[in-house]
Amino acid sequence: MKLFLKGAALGLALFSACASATDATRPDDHAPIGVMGDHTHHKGEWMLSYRYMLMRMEDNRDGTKRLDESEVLISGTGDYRVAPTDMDMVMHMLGVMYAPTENLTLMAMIPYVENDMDHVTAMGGAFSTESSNLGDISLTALSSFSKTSPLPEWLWQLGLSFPTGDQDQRDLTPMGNSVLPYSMQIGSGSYNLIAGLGKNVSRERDAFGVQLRGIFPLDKNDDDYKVGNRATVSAWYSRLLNQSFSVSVRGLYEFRDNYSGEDPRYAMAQATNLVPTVDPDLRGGARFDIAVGVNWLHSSGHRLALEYQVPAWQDLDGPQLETDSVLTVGWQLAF
Ligand SMILES: [Cu+2]
Repeated sequence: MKLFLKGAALGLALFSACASATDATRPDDHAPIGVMGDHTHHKGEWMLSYRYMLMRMEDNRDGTKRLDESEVLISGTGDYRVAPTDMDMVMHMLGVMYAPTENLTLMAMIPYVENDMDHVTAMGGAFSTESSNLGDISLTALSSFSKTSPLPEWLWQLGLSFPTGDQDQRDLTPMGNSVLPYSMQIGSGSYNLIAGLGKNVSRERDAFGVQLRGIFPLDKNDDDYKVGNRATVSAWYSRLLNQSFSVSVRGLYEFRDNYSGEDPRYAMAQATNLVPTVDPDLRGGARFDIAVGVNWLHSSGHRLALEYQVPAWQDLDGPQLETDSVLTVGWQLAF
């Protein structure tokens, strides 16, 4: 009888431990909101999400050195007739997740992008351009490796993005109504492979995780260029403040390749050194960012989260606008 009670108590303890590991929701079950594809869902579960992302860029950089406008323009010591001075990129990202089985979660991401860029000219003028449209929609499958695999319970993701965003955005410039440069275009124009691997480990009062994720264009688009590969490695630590709040710190390294091929519509602008943003070899770079974040989980299941990241180091193929900050605010609801 005693043994039976002990066994029952142990069984109950094990069951509740499992239940709390898989079912109990904690604010830090989800990675900081800037991380995509960090979790899966139980069979039959849906999740809706919305993210607002604002990337602010100001000043040009070449390598790790910040450049003055005069070091970009031919009126100074530079090579170009126009220099970008700053750019804001806003992305509204709608997400839908659904788990058809316990071992498979599907995720659709629908971005809407708004860009705004300011420039100065060697003649002393200034002008702004804007672009906005639907971006590249992606579909991703997420699942965990089995406990007996070499990477037990690591979460993998494999997906594809579709060329739903365009690369034909135009606006008024001093040269007339022109096709905007690479950095102002919305979509890649190509199918992109998305691949990632990560893990989030929860402990009693804290959690930590890591994710490696890359986006790889599969082919040139119909304007004869291929956007560069991108890869990000993230590692985070989060601390539970109470049942609804957690705070996090994250370090991330992002690498972006230059573009291959070139858009013939920029041939003249490139040949005359009009502006660095039409050069496919001035798109790449690497950055190390530090981010702080907060996750909030309401008892109704609604989640709100915020993350703010600033580069600690960046090395760009320049002149190219440097990143100053990235803000991500998000809402999520699973049901
Ligand atoms: Cu989800």
